[in-house]
Amino acid sequence: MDTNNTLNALSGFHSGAVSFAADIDQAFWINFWISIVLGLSVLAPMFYFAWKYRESNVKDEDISNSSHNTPLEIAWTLIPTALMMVLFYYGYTTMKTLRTMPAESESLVIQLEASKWKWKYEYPANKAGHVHKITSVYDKKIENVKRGLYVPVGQKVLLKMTAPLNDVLHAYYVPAFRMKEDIVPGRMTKQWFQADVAGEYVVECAEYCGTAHSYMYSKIVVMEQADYDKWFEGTEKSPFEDASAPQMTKGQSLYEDNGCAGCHSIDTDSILVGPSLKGIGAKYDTKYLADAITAPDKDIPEGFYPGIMPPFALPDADVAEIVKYMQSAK
Ligand code: HEC
Ligand SMILES: [Cu+2]
Repeated sequence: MDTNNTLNALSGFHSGAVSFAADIDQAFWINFWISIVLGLSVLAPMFYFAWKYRESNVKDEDISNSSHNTPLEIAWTLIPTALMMVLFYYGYTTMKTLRTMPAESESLVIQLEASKWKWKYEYPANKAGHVHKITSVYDKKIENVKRGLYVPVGQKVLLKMTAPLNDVLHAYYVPAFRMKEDIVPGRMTKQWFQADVAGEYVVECAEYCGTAHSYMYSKIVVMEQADYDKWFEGTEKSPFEDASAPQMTKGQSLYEDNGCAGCHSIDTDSILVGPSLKGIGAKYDTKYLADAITAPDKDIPEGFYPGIMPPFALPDADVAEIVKYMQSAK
């Protein structure tokens, strides 16, 4: 599988990776060509007559007014109407395919939460009862986006999408799939797809959502059923986990799942959206760090603003693990 060398914002746009891509492309090209024909049939005569009846070419007394021409009027009413009906037919039937959700019993149902600026995927429990929760944190480079949505080839996938109440609008856009659906705080929107070609596809946010909107990427990795099953029945965060990498601590894993890394660097001093957390354990006590996660607007460090970091409603044990992780980052 081609994993990460040539991803860009339009990766896969030329390929029909999902079942309905061909319908959408067909509807698009029919729209395109009918629009060209209708456009030209108005513009070409307009320019022609403007030229033919220019002032220097025709004397006023030669102009006769005709008040109507029945065959012509019937033609210019019926032909565009028929063409419009063709457009409507392809637009409507394609829309219907896209908006008719498959039954949940025959689909892989994924809960998807979008927030500033990450995508969280939650799977149904596997045989051992483990629930995969995967966070795709934004990155300036698409190819650096570490995690995504892993699905088997040929499987209907139903996305149930929402955003937290204190967040903003986002839109889940997969160019290779010709698929885009808004995500609205506090409401659930749905989208389905069935990917027929294994590979890696870029996901983008298509609704302006603030500072890191243009970097709010994720990816969909379409895998062979056997590879998918092997990962799904285990507990690894992704099927491509580096086996030689040191085991993540609970705190680091939570730090990643909650998208802290999208706004804070922790092993360098660089300022992303929020302050760098490098060496933060030496500056503040445990209580301050815990409060900074659950009530970020309480103390605002110099040069930053309230209302940017969302308050995280996490269990105390998880907050304690994240604090431990921050304290360990020197
Ligand atoms: C959307 C961006 C964003 C995310 C996500 C985010 N933060 Fe923040 N964070 C900020 C900003 C901005 C500030 C500074 C303003 C403030 O304190 O609210 C901040 C402040 C902090 C501070 C205080 C730093 C200081 O010097 O006082 C800590 C600690 C912190 N964040 C930890 C975290 C942790 C842990 C997570 C993940 C659970 C996280 N942040 C997620 C943006 C973010
Ligand atoms: Cu967004």
